[in-house]
Amino acid sequence: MSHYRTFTARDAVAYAQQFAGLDDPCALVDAREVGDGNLNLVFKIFDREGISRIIVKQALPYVRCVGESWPLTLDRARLEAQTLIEHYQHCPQHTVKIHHFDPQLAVMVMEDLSSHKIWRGELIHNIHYPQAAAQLGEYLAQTLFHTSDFFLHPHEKKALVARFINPEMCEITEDLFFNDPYQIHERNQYPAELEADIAALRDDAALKLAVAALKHRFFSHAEALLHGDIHSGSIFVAEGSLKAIDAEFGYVGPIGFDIGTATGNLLLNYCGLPGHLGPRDAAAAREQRLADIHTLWNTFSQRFQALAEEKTRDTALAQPGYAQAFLQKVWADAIGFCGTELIRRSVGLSHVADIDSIADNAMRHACLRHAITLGRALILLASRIDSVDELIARVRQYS
Ligand code: SR1
Ligand code: MG
Repeated sequence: MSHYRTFTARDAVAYAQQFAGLDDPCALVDAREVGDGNLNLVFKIFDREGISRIIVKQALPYVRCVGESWPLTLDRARLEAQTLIEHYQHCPQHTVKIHHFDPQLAVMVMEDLSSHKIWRGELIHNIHYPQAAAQLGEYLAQTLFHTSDFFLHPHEKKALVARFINPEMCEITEDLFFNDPYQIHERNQYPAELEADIAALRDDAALKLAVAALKHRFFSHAEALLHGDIHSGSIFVAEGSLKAIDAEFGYVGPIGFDIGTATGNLLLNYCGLPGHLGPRDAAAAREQRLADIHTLWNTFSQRFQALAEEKTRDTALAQPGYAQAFLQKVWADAIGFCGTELIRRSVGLSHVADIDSIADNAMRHACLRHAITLGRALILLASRIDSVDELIARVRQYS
């Protein structure tokens, strides 16, 4: 029998006192609920000096941004904690530390990252973190390589797949990325002025075929333990530091999905920049985003390949040239998934502040159109965009 109950701030303090592992637990006296995501409660726990010391996060039994009409599994808290713990083993420098979790209460106690800022907000304000793209590439290389068939024994890999079966969270992605934007659906949200652009997506058979192939890969390609939702709102940054959080969509899926989601969010920011900065600053900031995309892919692919050369255990997969050929397929997947992220964040349930916070309606609509047009082009051209330089050329072409 589950002893789940929704935490109050007082419950969160008591829980942190018991499970944060601090030397001075009685110093924790206060909590504030700060969750601004779509799904969960997040409490900052403060000491007597008003300093935030630890985070208590609890899953609600429904989708927070929609309400109780959309029930959602509490098992996502276990999946999030276990994904982050697994990723921490392979990349502690770029993964938030989980101190404790309780699957019955759907709660976890984790490192406080108040010294960091959410990357999305910093990108919107054009505050550049020169190491962030390389650090994200490193995080993706370490976590995805060490949970793939290149590194794990086949028995370990199959056990990993079983431990991270995540049907309800995957279903959200399956619906929001690959179905909703390409049909009339009550979850979709977009301005009426864009109706013709979005009707064109619904009428585009070639696009829907390419999206079907991407969805099929998301269903069936169990390549590595993904973060599953690695957008710029799931990443904390500080000078010289980057930490991934929020891994409740973790499951064993296609590596290109994580790369595509991360790249897609840099491109969503790229599309929104003219709405936040003057033309000259927007142009310079856009170049920085393209440079970040370059660094992200190059760091990820070079580090993954180096790890494969050094550590691949399987004799067949260790064949010289195989890792490189595999990464070429990951790249094509990433371009396609990146395109679906651009479209679903412009048409579907869950938008991004990079574009939605643009006050001027005409400008916001232009940025949404840009994201949709670019997303469509990337999905359709994915197999022909052979390199990151070619991607950047295409982005310029569609700007
Ligand atoms: C109903 S959840 C909507 C979105 O929020 C999360 O951050 C994921 O991106 C998901 O698709
Ligand atoms: Mg999230």
